[in-house]
Amino acid sequence: MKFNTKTIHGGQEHDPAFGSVMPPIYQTSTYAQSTPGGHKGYEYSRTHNPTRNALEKSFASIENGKYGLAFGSGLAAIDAVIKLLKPGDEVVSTNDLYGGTYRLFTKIYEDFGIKFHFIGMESASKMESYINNNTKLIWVETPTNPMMNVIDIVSVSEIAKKHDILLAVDNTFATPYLQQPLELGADIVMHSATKYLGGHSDVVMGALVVKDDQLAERLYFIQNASGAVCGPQDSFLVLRGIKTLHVRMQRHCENGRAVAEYLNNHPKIEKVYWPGFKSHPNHNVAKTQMKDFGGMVSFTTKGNNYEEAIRIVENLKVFTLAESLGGVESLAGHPASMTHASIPKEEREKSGVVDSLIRLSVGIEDEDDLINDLKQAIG
Ligand code: P1T
Repeated sequence: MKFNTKTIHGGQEHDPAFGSVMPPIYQTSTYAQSTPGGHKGYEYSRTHNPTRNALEKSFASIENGKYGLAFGSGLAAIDAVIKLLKPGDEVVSTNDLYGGTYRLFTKIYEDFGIKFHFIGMESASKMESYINNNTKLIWVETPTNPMMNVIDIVSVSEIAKKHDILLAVDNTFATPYLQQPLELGADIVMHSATKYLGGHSDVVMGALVVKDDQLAERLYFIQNASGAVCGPQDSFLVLRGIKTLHVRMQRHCENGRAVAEYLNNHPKIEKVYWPGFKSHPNHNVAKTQMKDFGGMVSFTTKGNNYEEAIRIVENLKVFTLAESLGGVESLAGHPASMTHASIPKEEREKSGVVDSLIRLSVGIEDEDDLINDLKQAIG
């Protein structure tokens, strides 16, 4: 099965009871047993739920994995991965990443004795000096949030394999339509399914996909033992969202390109961050590992003025000023005061998250309406 077919049919079967084409929303916490242990494969909905299982199979299918796991949020999915570790273990992570991931690592797990190294991974060879016998996990976001850096997954996976370290890739920005990290050597793919997989800004959810049997067994254990699962209604909504992932992504990419090019030619704009530009430092890696360049675009204004950035985001009318990304509607955010406010100013400025940075999640509206909105807001 090819990708577009998988988004609709991957891992799915018609419901055996009445042949319903979509899985019913099994809104139940528990399942009747005829005798203790005498059940039809389902005991309790933290452990298994048929609607969630249908979604988990879809996750596995679209990421070319074997096992999918659904969680109550993207951060809950990341939390499950870090629970594979023990005190004394070390993690090497991209230095530019979602602020909430940074907060989870530094404000929760450093207190549990796990050490994190945040480094620029644009040159994969540089990272070897941060690896020692305690290193158990490499955490990669690509493209990164919000600076749109692109990390070479194949090169990082070669280093991970050489040192017997797990490689996890947060594939939220790219989605499996654009890049499939398990095919490029990663062990774990993670998603904030809140974003493009759900696609309609109506659900908060996380996903993990793996191929390895033992790793899957441990993660399912953690999912059940820690209990951060999503409900059946949300599972249904994300399953529905995935069925149009490929058509939505195609339009996100077209509109993303148009917006990036418009901003790049605007006299008031200093710099546009989008991996489709030939001038992007990792454009060649992006071209090799991604099918297209996505719908996320960040930019700074000339003079790096905080007030000017706030004026622009407040003036937008078609773009909504809001946290999050990946929905059908265009959103704009100011990372320094919103999504990345939990990263100390000196840290975030090192990776480029300055006060004038604006991040756009370009939606699937008409291109002209998006460009005209930016035109009137920037002035
Ligand atoms: O919000 P949640 O579903 O828990 O996912 C966290 C997360 C993980 N990884 C990436 C790359 C993300 O972008 C996010 C969430 N990001 C936002 C809410 C945002 O506006 O950037």
